[in-house]
Amino acid sequence: LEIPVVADVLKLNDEIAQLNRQRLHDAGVFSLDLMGAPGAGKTALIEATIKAIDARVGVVVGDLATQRDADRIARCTDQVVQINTGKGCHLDANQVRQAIGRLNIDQLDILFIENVGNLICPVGFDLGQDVKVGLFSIAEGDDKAAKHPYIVQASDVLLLNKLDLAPHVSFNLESFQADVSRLSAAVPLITLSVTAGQGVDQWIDWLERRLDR
Ligand SMILES: Nc1nc2c(ncn2[C@@H]2O[C@H](COP(=O)(O)OP(=O)(O)OP(=O)(O)O)[C@@H](O)[C@H]2O)c(=O)[nH]1
Ligand SMILES: [Mg+2]
Repeated sequence: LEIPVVADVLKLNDEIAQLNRQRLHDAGVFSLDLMGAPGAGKTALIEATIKAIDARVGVVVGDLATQRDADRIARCTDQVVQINTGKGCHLDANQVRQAIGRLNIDQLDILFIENVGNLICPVGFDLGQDVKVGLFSIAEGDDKAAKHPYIVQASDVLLLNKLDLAPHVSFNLESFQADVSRLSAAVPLITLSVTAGQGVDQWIDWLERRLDR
C-alpha cells in the first residue's frame, strides 16, 4: 500500500506568492512584508514613511479584528486595504492576492504589507514581497532577537524602535546587537524612534537605495 504523503503544505501558498510577485513586478511596485510584535510600531512606521518618502505608497494591513490600522493609514493614502484574519496569526499569499486586486497597483511605487502582530507565524509565509522587514522595539526586552531567531534570519533589514524609551526601560543594546550579528551576520540593523523622528532618515535611505536597484 502506497500511502500518499503531503510533504510541502506550503506549496500552494508559495505558488500564489509567486503570482503576487510577478504581478507587482509587472506593475513596477516594490513590496515589503513588515513583521513585528503587537504594538512594536509597524503602523506608526508606515505612517512616518509615507510622510517622509517621495513615492506613491499603498498599504495592505492584516489584523485579527478591527480596521483601526487602515483607518489610521487612510489619513496618509487612499490606497489601503484591511484584511481581517479572524483567528489567523499571520497573512498568507491568497489574502494578499485578494487585497492587491482592490488596489490600483499601476499607480503605486511601493506596497507595504503590515503583517499581523506576531514574531513567529508570519516568518514562514511568502507573500510575494521583495523584502521582509523585522521590527523590534526596546520595550519588548533585549532578549527578543535571541528568542525569536527565525524572524532575524528571514529579514532583509531589522529595525529597533522606541529608542526614546531608553531612559525608562532596561535594554542592553550591545547584547541585542551581538545576538543579531550571531544569527545573521550581514543583516543591517537600524535603530530608531518613529514617534520622535530619530533614525527615520536612515530607514528612508535604506528604502530608497533598495528602490533604486
Ligand atoms: N514611545 C514610543 N512609542 C511609539 C513609537 N512608535 C510607536 N509607538 C507607539 O506604540 C503604540 C503602538 O504603535 P503601532 O504603530 O500601533 O504598533 P503596531 O506594531 O502597528 O501594532 P499592532 O498593529 O497592534 O500589532 C502606539 O501607541 C504608538 O504611538 C516610538 O518610537 N516611541
Ligand atoms: Mg498596526
